[in-house]
Amino acid sequence: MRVDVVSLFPEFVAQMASHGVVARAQERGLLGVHGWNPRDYAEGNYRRVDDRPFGGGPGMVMLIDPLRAALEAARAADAAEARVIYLTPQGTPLTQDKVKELAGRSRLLLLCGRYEGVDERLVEAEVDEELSIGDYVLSGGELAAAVLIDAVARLQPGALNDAESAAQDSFEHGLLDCPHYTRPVEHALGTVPDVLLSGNHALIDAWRRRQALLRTWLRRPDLVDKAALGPEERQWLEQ
Ligand code: 6GU
Repeated sequence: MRVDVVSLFPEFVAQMASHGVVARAQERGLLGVHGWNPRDYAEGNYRRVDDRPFGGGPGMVMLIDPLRAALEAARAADAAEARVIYLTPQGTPLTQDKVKELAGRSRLLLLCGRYEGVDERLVEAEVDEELSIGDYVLSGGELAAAVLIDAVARLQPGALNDAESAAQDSFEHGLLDCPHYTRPVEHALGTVPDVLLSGNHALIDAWRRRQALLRTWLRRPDLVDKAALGPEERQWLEQ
């Protein structure tokens, strides 16, 4: 898959994409990340990319034309149809289900805003979807773009090594992940739960599932309501 990012700080996204799983996905030819700076498409000596908001108020709004030219340049770099996603706290919340859907596309075009946002006419004309990564405010969409790229990169077939298998991930079953332990068994901070040393995989799976359920119920009751639980699991939580 190819991801193009329109941002005033394209190096930020490139830097993030040069480490870990995302870098490996790129080296393996599974993913390409390309940045486009609207300032390169801005007019005049000052190469303005923003201006004051009509109606007054604080902050600045990103101009239509430099963004549109950068989107156009990104589109022209590859023939595939790109879904245009604007990263904004006003977007719908990003979930693992959404990540899976986007990971299956051959191309994404991410638009990162700065300042108070971008001119709404650009959003209406060019954007297919608005996404947020949570209920807090970042000073720009770049971190959100980095989050989205990381999440879709690790789902590209061949991006993860066997040991990192995405099938075991948190949210894969609609629940948080269970706790994990490694050597040593005995440590001043505590002992590894016996069941994990039992070699009985049915027991281990059952324990992990219960831990995941309990954690999710304690920390994220909203997820328990949506998860596909068996009737005996619901009963166990309620007792
Ligand atoms: Cl996508 N952008 C910004 N600027 N802030 C955010 C966000 C996105 N998601 C949560 N906060």
